Amino acid sequence: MRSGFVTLIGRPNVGKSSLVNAFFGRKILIVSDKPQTTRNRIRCIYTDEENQIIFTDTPGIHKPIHRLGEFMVKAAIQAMKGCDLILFVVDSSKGFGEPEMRMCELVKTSQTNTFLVVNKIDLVDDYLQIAEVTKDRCGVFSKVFFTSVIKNQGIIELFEAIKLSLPEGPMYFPSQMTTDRPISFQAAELIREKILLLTREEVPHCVAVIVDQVIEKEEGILYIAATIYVERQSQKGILIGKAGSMIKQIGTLARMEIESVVNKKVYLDLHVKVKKNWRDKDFIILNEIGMKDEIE
Ligand SMILES: Nc1nc2c(ncn2[C@@H]2O[C@H](COP(=O)(O)OP(=O)(O)OP(=O)(O)O)[C@@H](O)[C@H]2O)c(=O)[nH]1
Ligand SMILES: [Mg+2]
Repeated sequence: MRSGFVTLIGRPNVGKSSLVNAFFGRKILIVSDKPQTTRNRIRCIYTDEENQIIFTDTPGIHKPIHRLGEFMVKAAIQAMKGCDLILFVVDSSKGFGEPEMRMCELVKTSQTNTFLVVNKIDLVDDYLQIAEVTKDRCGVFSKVFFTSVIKNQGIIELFEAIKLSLPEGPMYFPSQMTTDRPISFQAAELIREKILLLTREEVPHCVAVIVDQVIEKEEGILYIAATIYVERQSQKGILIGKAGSMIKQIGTLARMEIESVVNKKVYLDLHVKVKKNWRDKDFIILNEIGMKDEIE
């Protein structure tokens, strides 16, 4: 069988997580229209009779302004180490900028086989231009692909090329495993995704979700208690909403998706707490949201 590790890198919001979901044909990773949705490395394991591909989704490469951001970028860089293939993802509507310059350097240093993936080709007519500029500036790509997740264009071609690029190798993970993250992490991500969907401006970036408890109840119900951390009292007010309407909506949407992941009824118990400047200071929260490796 062919098997190997494929890391996706790109500036925030280019569609890295969306591409992984497209390869799987179902939602594995959370996605949103707000930049910096993905905050840590997440492995997604695809297995069929002939292939096992371990995709590592990463946070977007950007100029950090908080400790959290520093950890995110570090996590992305670490995920490139030792992989078999890098997918260098650009947004055809955004052009070539500082994040891409940084990525070029990283890819060159890594000396790893790299595909250029020009995503969101549905948004512009002249998507060849960004490919030319990126190729000129970086010159390290073994192949170039043009994709649209929204229109399902170029996905199969890219997926087939990924499979062919991988070496003969063992099964690294059991075939039924799709992610290396536990259900507590997946639940926290889904709650955060709903917050990203329903709130705007600074609120999405100031939110951390930590699952405190996952308990199997006798009646076949999974009880999940989670705390949503924000940085200011006003943000807490927004998240709770008028007479609790916002937190209720977040809870309902998240619960329905968690139920489809665990395939059982879920009771979701959400609490909102204020922790001033947690993105810069609070190592307990940073640890809990999976930044521990990066801190050490
Ligand atoms: N028009 C268009 N939108 C897309 C396409 N692919 C993804 N998107 C949208 O782009 C937004 C960002 O997608 P994500 O997959 O969350 O992007 P990401 O690169 O993982 O972002 P971060 O996790 O923040 O680094 C979402 O609103 C997606 O629906 C595409 O091919 N075309
Ligand atoms: Mg993402």
